[in-house]
Amino acid sequence: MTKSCLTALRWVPPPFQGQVRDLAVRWALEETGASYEVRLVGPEDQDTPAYRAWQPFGKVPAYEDDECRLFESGAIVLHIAESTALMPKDRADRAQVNAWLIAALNSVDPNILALGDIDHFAAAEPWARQRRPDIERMLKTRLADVASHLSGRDYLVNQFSAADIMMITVLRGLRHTSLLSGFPALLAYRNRCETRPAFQRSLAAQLDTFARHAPAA
Ligand SMILES: N[C@@H](CCC(=O)N[C@@H](CS)C(=O)NCC(=O)O)C(=O)O
Repeated sequence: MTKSCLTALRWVPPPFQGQVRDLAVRWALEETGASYEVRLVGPEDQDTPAYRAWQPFGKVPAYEDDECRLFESGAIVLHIAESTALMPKDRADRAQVNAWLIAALNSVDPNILALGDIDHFAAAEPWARQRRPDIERMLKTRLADVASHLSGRDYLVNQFSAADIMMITVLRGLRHTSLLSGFPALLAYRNRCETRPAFQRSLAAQLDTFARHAPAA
């Protein structure tokens, strides 16, 4: 693959720094050793017809390489992972990677996003105080299920894979809470994945962008 390109935001408020979804794409690229460039975008780009033709919802990340243009971090990570060590050679294992990557986005993330919406944007609203315990309860059930699957395993499938990149990226949405501390297997898993040099490089790059584009105080 020749040099690829992804989009990222110039700046987001501190609670969201280190969680923006370009992180997963940067991480996958860092793991594979591919060279890539990051195109920074802001509101002035996100609503243009050209950007919407690339990312229909006007979000980040969008991605392109010499084969295709893509949106949705999960789809991009799967595309980058193809024919690399991020995707097992065994067909049954590959199917498991797909399943766990989709589980991260479709079975775990919705409650994390709902909790984040309440905590970051509506914490004082009466409806939010009423709804939060239910969301937390449903989320804890999902976290327990993932922890149970990880029992005796280092990674979601037999080797570190695209699925772990997506699951860890999703779990980062809980950093403002102590929810993971109730699940030692998840804490150990997160630590195992987040100490990988490729993760550290991708996180540092995202945070560095935000530091360089911080609004003047
Ligand atoms: N499901 C999408 C989510 C994309 C998304 O919502 N990106 C957010 C950052 S995490 C964004 O671009 N926010 C900027 C905005 O809404 O203007 C993916 O995983 O790629």
